[in-house]
Amino acid sequence: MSNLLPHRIGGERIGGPAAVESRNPSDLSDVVATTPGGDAALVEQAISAAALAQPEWAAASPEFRGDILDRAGALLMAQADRIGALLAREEGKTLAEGRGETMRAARIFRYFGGEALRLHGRALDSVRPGLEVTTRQEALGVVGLITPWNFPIAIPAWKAAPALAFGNSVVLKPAGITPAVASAMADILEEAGLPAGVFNLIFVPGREAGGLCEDPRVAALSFTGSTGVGRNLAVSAARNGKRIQLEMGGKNPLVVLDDADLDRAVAVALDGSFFSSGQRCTASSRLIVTDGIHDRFIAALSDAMGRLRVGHALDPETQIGPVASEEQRDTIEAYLAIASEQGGRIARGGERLSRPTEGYFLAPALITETTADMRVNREEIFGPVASVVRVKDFDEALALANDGEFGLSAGIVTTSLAHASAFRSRVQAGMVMINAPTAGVDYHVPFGGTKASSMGPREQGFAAHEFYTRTKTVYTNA
Ligand code: UN1
Repeated sequence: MSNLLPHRIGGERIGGPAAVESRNPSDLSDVVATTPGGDAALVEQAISAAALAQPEWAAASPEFRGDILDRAGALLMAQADRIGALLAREEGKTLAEGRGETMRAARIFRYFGGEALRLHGRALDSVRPGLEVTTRQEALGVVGLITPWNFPIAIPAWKAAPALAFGNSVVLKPAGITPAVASAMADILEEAGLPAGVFNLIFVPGREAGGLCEDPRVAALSFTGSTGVGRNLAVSAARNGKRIQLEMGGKNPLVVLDDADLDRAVAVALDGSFFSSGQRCTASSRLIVTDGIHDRFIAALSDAMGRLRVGHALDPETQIGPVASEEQRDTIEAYLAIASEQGGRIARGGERLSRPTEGYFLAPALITETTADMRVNREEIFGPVASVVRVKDFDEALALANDGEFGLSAGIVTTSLAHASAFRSRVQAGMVMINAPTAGVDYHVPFGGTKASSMGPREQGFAAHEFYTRTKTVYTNA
């Protein structure tokens, strides 16, 4: 019998008949965990527990809150091998990626342990004599967090850690296919001494998570996932008067100019496009390459792709794990077919790979001879697939980079300072990467995009308090 993971509400473990299974995408015979079902009443119960616990948590000393987050970080670090392996088993990232992501989550908790003490207001002279004006940053109350499967511990950590640091209580609804990693994070927070009810974890279907948007006791909702779902949540949040933060899709361009160092361009593209099986909203999915380097770049990238070891995520030799689910595999294959129909050439990869265990193994794919209007250059695929557009010069590359509905991350590989700085100021993206992959970000600086990629204040680092606190302005007549 597989491991049934209970919901975690108000410090209690709430079971129920197994409703959903999480399976190892590297070995479909391996059921990682099962979770009970959950309905609107369960969401309501979690919100009640969070609302009950929040005032005392917010009133606690920031040192008390900070110490707990710091301890959670230390515990995660100490258990990074175990939790990293669980992540690799449940989501399909490689062991190194799984451990790396767990360490990142650990450092996020430690960072926000410190930030709990750094929340500050301002003092100003009033325009009226005798009055003093100060501002304070205060907790919002209960926040709802809805997180995706592709970073099953880093994203819950980078939402929950600032929420908790600044005195909010949390109801987390993780993705259905990665419940074991979410449970591991709940265990760590409990072990770190977080008071009951401050962090609640519910395994409910996506449609029930809408309840988080409707309940008047929830002050704010932070979501990472698809654009369609995000936009619907935004409408509901507006109707219900809630603060909302959305991180959604990307169709991130990586521009490679004639003057680029070829080896560097290949290394940057390989990482940005294919690591983590391309399942990052920051992945480099459009390679925009100028004429003079195009053929050499494609040949070298294709060679390097051929050397990537695709296989079981828990095999230490593996560089590219499987894609996360059958649904993902179907979507990716559908897009490869669309690319061919619309005149693209699958220059390499895209085929299913057979391995000793049955899993969702796909050879990383490179689509060449594509044009900007093709669907593979406009819609997020979310897999180990990159399409190449040939352009004549920097200006055309920049125009193409900006052509599309998304604006999350944008990269350029060049040795020209002039082109790098023109790109940095003119590209429409929330994050710009110069001679670095579009994916892979630091946790102490703001994260977020422009256009259809994001809505609301930035996540992470020194920007995180903008979403998770509100300003109170105090006038004092001495
Ligand atoms: C990264 O590139 O390091 O869901 C993080 C995603 C993003 C996170 C990317 N929100 O892929």
